[in-house]
Amino acid sequence: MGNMLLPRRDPALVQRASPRYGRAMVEIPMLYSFRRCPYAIRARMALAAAATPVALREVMLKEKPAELIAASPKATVPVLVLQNGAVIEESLEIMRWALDQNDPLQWTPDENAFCYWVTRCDGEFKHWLDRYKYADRYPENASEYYRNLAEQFIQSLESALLTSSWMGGARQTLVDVALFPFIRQFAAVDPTWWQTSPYTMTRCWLDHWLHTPLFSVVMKKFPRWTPEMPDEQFPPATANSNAIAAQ
Ligand SMILES: N[C@@H](CCC(=O)N[C@@H](CS)C(=O)NCC(=O)O)C(=O)O
Repeated sequence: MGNMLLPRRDPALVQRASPRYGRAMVEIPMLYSFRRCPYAIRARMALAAAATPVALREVMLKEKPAELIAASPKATVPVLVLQNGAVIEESLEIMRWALDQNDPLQWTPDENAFCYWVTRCDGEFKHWLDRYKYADRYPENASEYYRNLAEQFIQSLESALLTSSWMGGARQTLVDVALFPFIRQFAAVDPTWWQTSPYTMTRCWLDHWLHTPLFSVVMKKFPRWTPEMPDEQFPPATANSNAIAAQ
């Protein structure tokens, strides 16, 4: 297969066996990702924390590559294609898979706390967050209406953070990592309002995560992937060990 290697920047990167749809024989797992997607951010945070290298393919949601759709017909991101061809197409599963490989920051969460908070975040909160974010698409109510409903979840975070330092308890865990990319989106809809809102603890908690070295690593910009391009290694090897050490 040596003559089928794509041009590569790193010898650990992907080797494709199929010329068309990339039913790839991969040397490291392959991650389809979109930089700003909160689901993809949480997955990249866990992969970076685990220092598990993947070949990252940055996709545009409006123009998904055929390779992504072939690997995962539901075609949401993130999607992780493992070396044995298995496909993990849910962000929470990718996070768990990453920590199963390696968990140097001890982010493995209490299962009940993880289920409780993630169910609320990905369910009710995401529902109202989307309406608040895209209020012009839901003109039957003003954006404040949607924000008020999304705030019920933020109020719960605020109460939890008044009694424990982190969302999963006394230490940082996957619970924090699963939630903060969504709170980041909520805060970004109206940053002035957010800065003056009564959610002091949640603001501090979010700021903490946004200022971690790992967050800088996961927000690194990659060019949009096309089949002609070499895959990019994520996380970049040097950035990662430094970021974990600084965490
Ligand atoms: N339950 C999925 C949801 C992923 C998801 O909805 N991702 C969005 C991007 S933020 C997506 O790919 N949407 C498909 C589209 O916009 O076509 C997960 O946790 O991975």
